[in-house]
Amino acid sequence: MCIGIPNVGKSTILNRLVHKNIAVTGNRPGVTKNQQWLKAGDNLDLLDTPGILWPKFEDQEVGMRLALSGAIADTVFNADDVALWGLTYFMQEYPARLRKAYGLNDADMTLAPHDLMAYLTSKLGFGEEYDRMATRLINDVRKGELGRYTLEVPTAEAEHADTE
Ligand SMILES: Nc1nc2c(ncn2[C@@H]2O[C@H](COP(=O)(O)OP(=O)(O)O)[C@@H](O)[C@H]2O)c(=O)[nH]1
Ligand SMILES: [Mg+2]
Repeated sequence: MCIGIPNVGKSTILNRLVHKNIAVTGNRPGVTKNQQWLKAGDNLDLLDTPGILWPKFEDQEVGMRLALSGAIADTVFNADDVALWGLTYFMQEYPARLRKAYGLNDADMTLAPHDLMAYLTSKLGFGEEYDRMATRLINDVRKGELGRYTLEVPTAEAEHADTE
């Protein structure tokens, strides 16, 4: 059985395993609506499942990570908030990627995140339409325009717990 959060490639990998395009795939959450069996030879059946999420996020950051990476439908989060969260995260963790992708200099990188967002909005030709810049940034992150990224690393305690 293939289980995981939405839009991470569950259906894609099962199709590869059965060498057929049986499971429907797509670059958004909620493509697989029902459980579906795929036959992989005489002795193995694989079950594709719709993505699952925690019923409730205690930590708002969890929701931000899931939204930015495309696991939550775009209709249920505020793109401005997610983009600003993402910009802040990339400024901290991957500043060189941001500089390269958007042609930013040392001074630009010292701006507060919301000022940098406003600057990018006009720099990329969106005038004062911040929502368009927000969507652009989210899509750039998802498409890999800012390189490969990790939004969450295991804590030392979690790593320890795994090896016990
Ligand atoms: N870059 C990349 N994209 C992938 C990979 N596997 C799946 N995808 C894409 O990710 C999107 C979601 O795939 P899908 O199989 O529908 O995910 P599911 O919702 O977990 O079943 C689709 O656009 C796939 O083409 C992968 O290994 N690398
Ligand atoms: Mg699927």
